[in-house]
Amino acid sequence: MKSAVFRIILASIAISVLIFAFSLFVMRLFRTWSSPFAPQPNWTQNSQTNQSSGNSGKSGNALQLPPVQPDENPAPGEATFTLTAQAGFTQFWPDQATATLGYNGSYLGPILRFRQGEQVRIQVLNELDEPTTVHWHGLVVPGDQDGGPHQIIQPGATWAPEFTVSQPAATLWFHPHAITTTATQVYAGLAGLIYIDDPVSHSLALPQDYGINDFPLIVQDRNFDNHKQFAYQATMMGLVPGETILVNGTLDPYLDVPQDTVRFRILNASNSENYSFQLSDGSDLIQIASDGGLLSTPIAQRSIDLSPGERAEVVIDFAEIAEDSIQLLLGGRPILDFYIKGPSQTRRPALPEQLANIEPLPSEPDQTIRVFELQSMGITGTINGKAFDRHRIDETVPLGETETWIIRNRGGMMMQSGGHPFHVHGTQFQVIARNGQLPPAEERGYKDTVFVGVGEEVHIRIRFNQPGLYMYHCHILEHEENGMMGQVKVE
Ligand SMILES: [Cu+2]
Repeated sequence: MKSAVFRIILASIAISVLIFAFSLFVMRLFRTWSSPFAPQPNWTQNSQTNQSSGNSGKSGNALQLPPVQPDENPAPGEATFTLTAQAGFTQFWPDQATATLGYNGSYLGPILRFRQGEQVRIQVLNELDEPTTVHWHGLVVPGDQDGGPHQIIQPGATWAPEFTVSQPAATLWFHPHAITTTATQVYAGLAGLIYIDDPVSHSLALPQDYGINDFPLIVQDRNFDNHKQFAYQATMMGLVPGETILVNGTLDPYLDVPQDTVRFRILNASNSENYSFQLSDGSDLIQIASDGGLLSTPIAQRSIDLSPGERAEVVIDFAEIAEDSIQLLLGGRPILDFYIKGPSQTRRPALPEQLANIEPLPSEPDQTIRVFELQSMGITGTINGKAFDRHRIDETVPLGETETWIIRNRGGMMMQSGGHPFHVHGTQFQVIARNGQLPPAEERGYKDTVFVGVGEEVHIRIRFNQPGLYMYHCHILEHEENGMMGQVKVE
């Protein structure tokens, strides 16, 4: 008996050493894991240039803009949309089409535009040959309308969620959330944006003309094989980072912009990579909104960091830029060329100093405190030592009660990870502390996804205003699908 135990211990030690050695080797290949937002000089430039752009002096492709999905319901205060998840082919490269997935198209999806207070119905059709779900990331809806792993849509089936939009203006998104197919379906193209409009955002002097001075930027890293097909490659360390960056599904994009203030709604739609954005001339990005909507004031930042699932709305003042063109950089590498057209006839007014009025969620001395310890081992992970079980309710939270959640990243067992974007469904929370300090200004608005680096401890104040069963998880999709997810029941 003793010798059997001894042999097991010996074997585990041997396996551990092997895994450790292998992980060191892989970490050398993919340094992003040890330095989450660091520049990535090993990324290669897109080789494609001048693909029928017809613009002298410009190289690359005009940035594609997702269409805004038409509302099929003429009744005021109501909106009806149809979304079809489908397979198709997308021409990223001039010579070969890539097999992809999309909503109402071959890649990505349209923008679903809701008004605050509106009653929304969506017909979701699954024309894929495998199950899917559609999760409304950041939307405050009852648990059974949320599109998590319990709202499976079988191939050929339809799902018809209904909800009333109760939250303020924000840029949210939607994507699949079924167990075992999320990461590959998102990688193949299933993702789209949700815009919520409200009277506050409408009345503020912010750029808000879609496609003129208000642009979405859905940023994704992808690998292509020799036949220009997506090469989704997950190792025991995680997903291999993509060498090619797509913006709104456009390879090597450029965009003509007015010589004025322009708004960009940036989504890190990567499966697993952290992104750090800057401008090539060192100008500031002025952040006006985070995941859950407008911040209380605009914040000028030299760089903006987004982990998977996070959004930031930023304004760039192209009238203040001396050059004719500048570039948006990701980790120091150009990913989007801006060509500044000007001078503009009517200069937009300066940005308002006050944006949203953000009331702190109440803090009571007897508030319930819950602790979530994140631990990963390569591609797998746990929360509070437990891997996801769809039949287990991990937490039960009273409806409408404010709580404090403490999220700790305990690092990786043997292998270090690059940190975890912690996402909670069905609500928007407030970050109240990061490592014992007040969070940075850009984290003081509403959030639904918060990055927790190795060894970090983040405190959030959270309240659920809708009942039901919700997921909380790491938004590295490979972690989410391999254990790092739990379930909270709100009642
Ligand atoms: Cu993770």
